[in-house]
Amino acid sequence: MDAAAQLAEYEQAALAAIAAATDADGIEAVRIEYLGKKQGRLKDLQKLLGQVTAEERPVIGKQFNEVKNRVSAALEARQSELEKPTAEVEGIDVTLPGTPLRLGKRHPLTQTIDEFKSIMARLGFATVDGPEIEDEHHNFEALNIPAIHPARDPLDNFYLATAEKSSGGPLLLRSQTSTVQIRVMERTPPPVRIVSLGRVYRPDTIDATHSCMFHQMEGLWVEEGVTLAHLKSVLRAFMTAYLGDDVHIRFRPSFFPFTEPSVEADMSWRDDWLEIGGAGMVDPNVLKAVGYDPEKVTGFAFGLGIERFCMQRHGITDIRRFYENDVRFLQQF
Ligand code: FA5
Repeated sequence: MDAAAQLAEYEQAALAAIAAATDADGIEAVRIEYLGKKQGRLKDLQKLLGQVTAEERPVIGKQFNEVKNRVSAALEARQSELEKPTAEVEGIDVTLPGTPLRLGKRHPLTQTIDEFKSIMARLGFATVDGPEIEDEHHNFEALNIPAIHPARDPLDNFYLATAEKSSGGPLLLRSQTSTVQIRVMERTPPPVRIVSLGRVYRPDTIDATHSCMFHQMEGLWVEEGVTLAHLKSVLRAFMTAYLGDDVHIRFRPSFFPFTEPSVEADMSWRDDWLEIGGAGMVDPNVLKAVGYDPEKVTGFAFGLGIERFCMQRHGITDIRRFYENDVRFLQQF
């Protein structure tokens, strides 16, 4: 048999063996027999190249390479076919439809806080953060709350027994976000237009609408010519953006040591008047204490309870649901 016929016969036998292999071990055995580098059949055929005449050599050499390539390609194709997962892999039927994995969600209060920030940003208010552990200066004195004021009673605040500021004064968990007003005005000359959203702590009796840790959004705008009318417009625009209805705002006289006049703000929503928080014009004493000139600039401030809004919008009747981390509750938002 001449060299060309032997190569053709080899190819036929190799392709038949490749097609007949049914598993990874089988195809590996075929590879060793037909393409093995040390003693495979192809290795034997290679010897033929040395025996052919000089004229035949280029033709047979070319045929040899073509056969080798075809057999190698067929082998690789069969190998990857046999590697494909079968319908049953270690007891798992990969052809069955999957079960969707439940992904986690952001907490409803985090969602509310993010939404508040973005509404207020559209109204021109930058977001700033302040510390949750405060000194008495920022939580009280700078807010016009003197040492004898009942709001400073240790029973109404979470004073930290062990923490002492390096200057020596006692520290407490802030009882209101109004602390951030002071921190911002101390370091920024007017005009300022900011909101600050975060946790506050009060030893209130816990019930459906009160928690000892809750969240507030503080707002502050100080500039020349700011009036109570601006406050009303901003609150109205904010509430309308959040609730999607045309909300109206009304003020009732109130008292906060750091605002004058002070108001409780209510909004009308779905035929009801609801209280939304405390507010007022920043007291000239507070402005003076941070180095602002109350003859030149005026400002308003407000503080709203974030939980109460989220409860209102979603019909949540108990504030405690927010902190229980019951997945059945959290997954509804
Ligand atoms: C204040 O905290 C003032 N700092 C608000 C303020 C800011 C007035 C700037 C003037 C200028 P008040 O104590 O009323 O005010 O609290 C504001 C809101 O926080 C309340 O309207 C209520 O929505 C919410 N809130 C108060 N206590 C609790 C509580 N224990 N649990 C949940 N929400 C509460």
